[in-house]
Amino acid sequence: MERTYAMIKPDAVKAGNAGNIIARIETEGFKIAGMKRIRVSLAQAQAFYAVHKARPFFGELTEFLSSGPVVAMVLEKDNAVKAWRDLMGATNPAQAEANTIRKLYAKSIGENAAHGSDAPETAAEEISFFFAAAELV
Ligand code: DAT
Ligand code: MG
Repeated sequence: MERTYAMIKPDAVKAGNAGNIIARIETEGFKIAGMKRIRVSLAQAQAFYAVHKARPFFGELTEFLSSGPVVAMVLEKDNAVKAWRDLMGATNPAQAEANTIRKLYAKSIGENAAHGSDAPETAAEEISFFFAAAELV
């Protein structure tokens, strides 16, 4: 079983779509190994998205992630990293396939409802950024 880090971003939490997204995660056969509703600080958002710090959208990205509560999750499934990215759909919801999380719930490329790790190595880093081992059951 592979693990990935998933996060319901502030836009989707604020819009009341967290429950729908969590239900979909379960319907699609992921096991939720860890989950918590938290507020990410600006400093945490800057550290989490450090790979993007040279991008022109870094300021708006980190301010958005810290703008309201998120739901942080660790998901387990065979090929969980790819399976969750496939379920989320493309970064830009305008390009996301029908019935993906981002097509259903995202407003724009910046406020795009969900995050998913892009590789098993980054998944391990992102999981330990937000969760202690004892929180994963
Ligand atoms: P993903 O979240 O699909 O892994 P990414 O890692 O390339 O996408 O970018 C991280 C986040 O940054 C993305 O979810 C939304 C934001 N972002 C990416 N490209 C952007 C752009 N061109 N304009 C504004 N925000 C952008
Ligand atoms: Mg990414």
